[in-house]
Amino acid sequence: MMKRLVILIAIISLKNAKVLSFSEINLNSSWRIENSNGTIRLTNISLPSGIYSALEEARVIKSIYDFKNDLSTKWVARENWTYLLNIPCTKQQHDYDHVILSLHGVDTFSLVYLNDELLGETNNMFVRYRYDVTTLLRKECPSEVRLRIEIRSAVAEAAALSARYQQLKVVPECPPEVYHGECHMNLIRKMQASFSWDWGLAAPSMGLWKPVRLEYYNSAKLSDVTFALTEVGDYWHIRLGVYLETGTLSKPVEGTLSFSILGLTGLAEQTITVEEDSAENGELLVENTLKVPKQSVERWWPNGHGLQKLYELRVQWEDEILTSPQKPTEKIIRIGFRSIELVQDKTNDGLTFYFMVNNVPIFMKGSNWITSSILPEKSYDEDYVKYLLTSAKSTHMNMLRVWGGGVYESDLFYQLADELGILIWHDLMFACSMYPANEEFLNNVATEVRQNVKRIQYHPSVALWATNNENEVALRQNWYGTQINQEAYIEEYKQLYVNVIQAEILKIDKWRTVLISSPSNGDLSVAQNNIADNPQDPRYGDVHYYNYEDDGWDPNIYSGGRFISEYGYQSFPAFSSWPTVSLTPEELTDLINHRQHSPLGNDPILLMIEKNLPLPLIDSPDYLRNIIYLSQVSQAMIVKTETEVYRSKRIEQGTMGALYWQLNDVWIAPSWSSIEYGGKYKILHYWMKKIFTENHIVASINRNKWMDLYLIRDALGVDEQWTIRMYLHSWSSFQPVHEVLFDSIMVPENTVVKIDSFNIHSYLSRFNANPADHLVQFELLSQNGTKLSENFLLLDKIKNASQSPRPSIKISIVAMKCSVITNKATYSIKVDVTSPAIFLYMELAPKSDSLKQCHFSNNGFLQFTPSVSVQLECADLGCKSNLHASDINVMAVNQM
Ligand code: BMA
Repeated sequence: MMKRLVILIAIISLKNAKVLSFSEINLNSSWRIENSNGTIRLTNISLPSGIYSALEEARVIKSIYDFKNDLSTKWVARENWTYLLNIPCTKQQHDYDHVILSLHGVDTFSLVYLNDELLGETNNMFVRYRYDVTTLLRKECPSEVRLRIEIRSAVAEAAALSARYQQLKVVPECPPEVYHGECHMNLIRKMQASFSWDWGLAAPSMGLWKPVRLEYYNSAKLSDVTFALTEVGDYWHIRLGVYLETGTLSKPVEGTLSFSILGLTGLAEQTITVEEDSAENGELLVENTLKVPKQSVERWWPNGHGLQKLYELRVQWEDEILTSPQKPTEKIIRIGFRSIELVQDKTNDGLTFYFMVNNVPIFMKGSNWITSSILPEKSYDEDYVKYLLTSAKSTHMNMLRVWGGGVYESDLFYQLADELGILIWHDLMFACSMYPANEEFLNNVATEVRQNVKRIQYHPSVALWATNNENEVALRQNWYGTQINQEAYIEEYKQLYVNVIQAEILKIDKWRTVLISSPSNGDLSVAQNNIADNPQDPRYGDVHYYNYEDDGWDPNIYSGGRFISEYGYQSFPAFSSWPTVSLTPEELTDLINHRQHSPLGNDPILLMIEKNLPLPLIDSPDYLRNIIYLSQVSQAMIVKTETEVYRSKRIEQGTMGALYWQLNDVWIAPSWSSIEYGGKYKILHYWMKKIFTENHIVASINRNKWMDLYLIRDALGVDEQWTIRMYLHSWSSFQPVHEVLFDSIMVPENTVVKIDSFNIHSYLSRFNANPADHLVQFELLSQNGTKLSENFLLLDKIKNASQSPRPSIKISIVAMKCSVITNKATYSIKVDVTSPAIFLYMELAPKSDSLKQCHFSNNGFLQFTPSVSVQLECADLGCKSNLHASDINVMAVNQM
């Protein structure tokens, strides 16, 4: 029984006389959970664990993701839950001087007991807690040793804490009613979105969401290694910060640290001696610099600009204090050689705001990352995180913003971002709210910042830190009624973000930019005492832009900015993602409305559809399916239009970044995401691949009703000559009405070229072509005739088209290829249409709903040829799968 309790990760070899100077065991199985009166007892629980998953697995509750179970399971978060484990007595506890119980993530409020001794209290899910249990274990072993973690309801704790803040309320106290959420999330250090958000359910979990370990060591153990680069002449100077831990108390540390980089033998090797006392909390920082000739290494580049070369840097620690012979312990971090700078230079009308990576200004294309699961224990799921990040890379993204309402992500997340070349704009976990600034809260936050920055900062993908999401603008624009006590709120704001969070980050990482807020005016915000007059000023810093009134399909409504770190529009998840079989259309509508948390309801979605697209008949049996599909078309058009404005305004407005809101989702609900919860791509995600493509052509009708054409080239290289083929098409024929060639256009590297505006209306009148029944399509060709990209321009609203015949559409599966190695099936699909199809969309029918991670090679497209081939690949579709054409539903705007 005892044996099953533990998994040894660093085993002491008994045959070998040498001992490791550090060893640990993972206490990740055989936990038990009990509610407060013992009426619910769960056994055999493995970590990571959270109460909702545990209760669902034990069939005490139904999935919180189904129907309105977010409401029926509300009692779970109001209970207290105790985690129990019998911990092993091992030989190590006598071999080593220290035994430390290390709780990597307790969610959130708990008392920790070993037998009946109170070890301590936890109140921050982002903090690792350590307790020295050496004496206790020696005293209690070999009798039974029980670890008991009594977790209290975070909802109740937050409510109780609110009594302390009567003087100056920490606002907003509660989310809007439509969120069906919980109150006072800003008083506690827990995933802020877990109390509900405008795209997410309230699921204020409790549990042990990260490992629990027993660590054994003598004088010290290696905990974190921080890394920074400076370029000095022909050398990279690597500044390392090695953090050693000596239990939980100050102790003398004596030993040696050795450094080496794999593949660079003889170049960056060094050994240094350490003879120092650790600080009161048992921590010791040792700094060292290594020098590497630049020519001996390759640089790390963001996606689309080069390779992501990573090197393994090894740090070894050997205790001197020990009398017995010992083996060193080590930590390997994968590093990348790259420089990164956020450039804020004076311009005629403001300041620039762009990232320079390896001395190249790079336009940032990407999205916003919310937690991958509302249940923290699932948010580090390796396969799903990998799936999402790969989906970001394959749409040419080079940056994701880890948004401040989620969690500090797993090590794997940052490792993958390093490998995939996705830079991370990193918020600290504070969002859309005021926060307390009393000493206790500030100290708690300081520990959280120190621990997480130390863990994450070495990754080359991390581009900058921003201490909060939208709190500067919220304060300045009085979102939460702070105006009446403005001075006091401003004081607290600065106390938390400037004096504590920024200061703590800079102690560990002085090489990266720390923005106080996103959005902010960058340096101007700093100059204006960290609360700018207008944090949303498009001439400075970053902006968040949402507009739910004007026609989002019209490029002229977008006011632009230097860097748009949030923008987007809602849509509904696919019809097949909803429980269409078990619910009547009325019940389904009710469920969709329940999950629509925006206080504006579905109106913005419906308004944009109404402005631009033919409306489906409300009493048709297919109404829901159609409106869902149209919501995705409309979202894709809005984000396309807006993104293309930002990409094309690089020169005119100095725009250097477009991160749309939001990449992923936490449940099936109306939201701004391009990927649904589970992994299904919305039409937007299919389109992003084309919208973010490296070489692009963008066309739009300007305010004077002329056509503007922009050529975008992100890559470096010699000047190229590109050709544009422009086709005038009617909605009713495969054959173009006319074709225009824009030949031999010089396009330099890494820039945008604007072509003279084109009088589109006089052009149309030459052919007597009514804009409503026509569109323009473009092909962009390189000098040798290769197609670089394609695009289209609508000349009027699609709903105004009078001649857009209804195509008949036929889907055939022509072949299925199967990889025996990966057990993955790829289907070749032929799509035949009798006349042009507008935004042809294929969806796997509800019965194949388990297939969430299936992608068509193209979807939601304009089909202007009688036949096209599309591939369908499913991560979860094995070789034995037997998909038929009838499993694929097909829709088009002119076929409803
Ligand atoms: C911004 C974000 C999120 C929110 C989104 C959509 O405010 O920072 O808080 O979900 O807009 O409303």
